Amino acid sequence: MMYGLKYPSIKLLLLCSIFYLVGCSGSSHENGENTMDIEVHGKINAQLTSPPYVPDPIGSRPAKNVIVDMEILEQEGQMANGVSYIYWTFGGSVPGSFIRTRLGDEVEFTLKNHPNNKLPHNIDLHAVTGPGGGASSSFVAPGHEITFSFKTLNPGLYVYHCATAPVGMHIANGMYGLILVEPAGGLPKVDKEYYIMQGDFYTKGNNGEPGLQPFDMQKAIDEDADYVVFNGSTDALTGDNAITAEVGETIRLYVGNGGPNLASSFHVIGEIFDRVHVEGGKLINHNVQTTLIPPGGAAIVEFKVEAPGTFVLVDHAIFRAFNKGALGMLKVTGNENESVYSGTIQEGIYQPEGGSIQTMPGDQGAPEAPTAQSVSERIKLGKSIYARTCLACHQEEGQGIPSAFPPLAKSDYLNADVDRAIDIVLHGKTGEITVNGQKYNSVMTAQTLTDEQVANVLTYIYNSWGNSGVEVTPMMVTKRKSAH
Ligand code: HEC
Ligand SMILES: [Cu+2]
Repeated sequence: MMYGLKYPSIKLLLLCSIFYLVGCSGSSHENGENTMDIEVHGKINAQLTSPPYVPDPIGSRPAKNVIVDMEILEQEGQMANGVSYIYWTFGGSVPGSFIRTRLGDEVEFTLKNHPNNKLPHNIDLHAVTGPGGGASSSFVAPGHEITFSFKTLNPGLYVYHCATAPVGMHIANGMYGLILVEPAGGLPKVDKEYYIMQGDFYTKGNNGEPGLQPFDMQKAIDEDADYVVFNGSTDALTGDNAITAEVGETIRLYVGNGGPNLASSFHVIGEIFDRVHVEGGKLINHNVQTTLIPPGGAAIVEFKVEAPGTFVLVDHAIFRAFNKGALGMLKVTGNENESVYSGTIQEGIYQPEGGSIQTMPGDQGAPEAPTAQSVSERIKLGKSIYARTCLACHQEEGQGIPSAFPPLAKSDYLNADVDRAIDIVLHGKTGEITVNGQKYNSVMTAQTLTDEQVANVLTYIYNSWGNSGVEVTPMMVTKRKSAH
């Protein structure tokens, strides 16, 4: 205080120069122009692509009204050989559809939540200047759609992701992607462009354990990933899925990291990045071996391929590459260039020890919905329905997730009224309820199960975790259905 009073002029000078700096390099200014004032000319539908592909370059087109139509799909996919997972996706892929815009575009964004989905979702685009990056205007329930708009004020490569509670879980299930904002005039031309995004996954079973693997909340909290992968699965970029180029071509990789937890030490074995747009921004670094990409961050990586062979993309935190799946391939064809590299290059030289999982014959493919002949059989069948349908929200031991999903273990609410529980599974539930003294006000969507399955899963729940032990029969379920 005293110091400040003694040297008021210095303080003022400092303040002024700070304002000056902000004014000159502030976020919404590009080449002295206020990007907010860029006018749009006409309207186009955005071309959306799934990884590893990107839409066509924007080139010299003026800023436009860009219509983006994005559909959220919750769907089962393959994490690794013999291992499947229920992914939550923007556009049906992990990462979600690539969105390509230019500076000054006015994006009209429609987010559609498919009616078969179980959960509400939204989107936070890091390219958006506004509350929650769009998240606060885009919350959408299954079977609904919502439209909001924004203007792109800063060029760069940005992550988008779902920001619905529990946020970590939505991201961990694959709800992230990239949006590119090209500067006026576009990025310099290259021969090949690809879209790659790293993500870490947390499954009930350890890496390689076959079958449908549910999300594991505790492992996610502990940051103990079972899989660390590019583009959603261990083989999204290997073998026949490798990205390709020819000797002499220039490559641009748009690389993002969805996380949720782990930073990526992105490296291409046998290549040096000629140029890296550090953190996806304007700063360009040259001659980079490994670039660090934090969760919720991105980088643009450019290099020329001078020699043929298979170049392996890895997270150089190397156990992740060889044991958890963070490995991709760039296959370059063309003539040997012995002045660059003389040696024998064999395809598959870097076949990972852990990349292809040794599978045990699993018990998948069992016929759907067999009929229970006894209470113990009903409980057994109900347990597998629970693992598939309810566990993601209500958790392994029915403990729920505080302030998001109520517990089913020792639930006074559940045990008080069997018919009400049947109704909830049949029709879903919204509005405030109190379970074991805690208030919940969220959405459980209706579950598409047969009467037999509803009976089995509820009987399993009632006979687990200290609950009342009643049996729910398919007859009781059928009765409740006709009561409506
Ligand atoms: C997408 C997440 C989600 C899934 C999947 C889900 N639930 Fe729920 N469940 C909820 C939420 C959220 C509530 C609280 C709804 C509210 O606030 O009104 C709830 C409430 C309940 C309740 C009443 C409250 C309590 O704790 O006793 C029961 C019973 C229940 N669910 C059973 C099931 C069963 C059985 C399944 C699987 C067939 C299932 N749920 C699948 C999210 C889910
Ligand atoms: Cu979501």
